[in-house]
Amino acid sequence: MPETTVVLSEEVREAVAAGRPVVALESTIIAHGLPRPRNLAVAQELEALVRSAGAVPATIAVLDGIARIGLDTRQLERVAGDTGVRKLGHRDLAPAIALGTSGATTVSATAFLAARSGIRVFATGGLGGVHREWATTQDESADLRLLAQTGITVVCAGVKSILDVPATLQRLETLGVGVLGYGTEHFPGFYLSSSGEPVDWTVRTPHEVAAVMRAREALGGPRSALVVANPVPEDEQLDPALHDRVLALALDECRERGIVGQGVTPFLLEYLMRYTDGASLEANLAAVRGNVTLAARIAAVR
Ligand code: PSU
Ligand code: MN
Repeated sequence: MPETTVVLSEEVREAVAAGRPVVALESTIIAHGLPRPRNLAVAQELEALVRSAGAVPATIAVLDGIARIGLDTRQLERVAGDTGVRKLGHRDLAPAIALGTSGATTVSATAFLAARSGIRVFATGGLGGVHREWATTQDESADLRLLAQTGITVVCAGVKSILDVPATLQRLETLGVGVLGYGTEHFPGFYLSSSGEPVDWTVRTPHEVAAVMRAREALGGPRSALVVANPVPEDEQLDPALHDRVLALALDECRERGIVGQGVTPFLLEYLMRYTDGASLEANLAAVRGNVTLAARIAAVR
């Protein structure tokens, strides 16, 4: 009986079966992280970038209760355009499937579905992590726990700078998630090229990343993720002073409005977009483009 819970597109299924390079892409950034209608153009552009770097893109989402690994044109349009598309973390997958819901997948849900489908490399913008108000809200993204138990390579521009970055790096260490700085000795800062925090390991080529992946396999573990932290180019980063100023206002507003749970990250990203006059959006996109291209190059190493 063919599986109808998780369905790979024909192109992705054939590529995975043949061992050809595939890059998983998440859909929450499309549905809840970027403004319409630009989000659709970006989603298409990211897929094209993966292709031109020699890999097959597998954008992941749940549509009408079916987890789709690789979307066709119409399915991608739905994720970008349908305002009823929910935000699904890993724990939301089962209810969404059981109830026939449509939703975009976060890093946690995407990494889980990608690994389950035999995909080894995944690209996103910035990971979720420990929020700055953690001591009172206990808000830590489910991304971290899931990455602790999923052996996938994730290319990102660090963790979102709206978070408590040092605390998130501590959690990644505790959870045994590997972190490599790509061409940098500092952990990137999502909108910013550097968060100011050091990284323990620096790699400089896709071959070096692939060598680390092979060493992990040879060791038979760890069964946790490998984070490849790829900074946004300095000339495309958000002005750090503007970033700090607007982020402080965003965090105040979020607290005053009592926004909690899944709403926090989209609220903060949208606030930054608005009050930096779109500059944060351009930095976010530059980061994601770089990550997607690097992920494809890593996946294509033979
Ligand atoms: N990267 C971006 N924009 C985003 C996200 C990542 O450039 O919107 C999404 C990812 O899907 C990530 C999610 O998993 O934000 C984290 O949400 P939360 O903090 O609620 O776990
Ligand atoms: Mn959260």
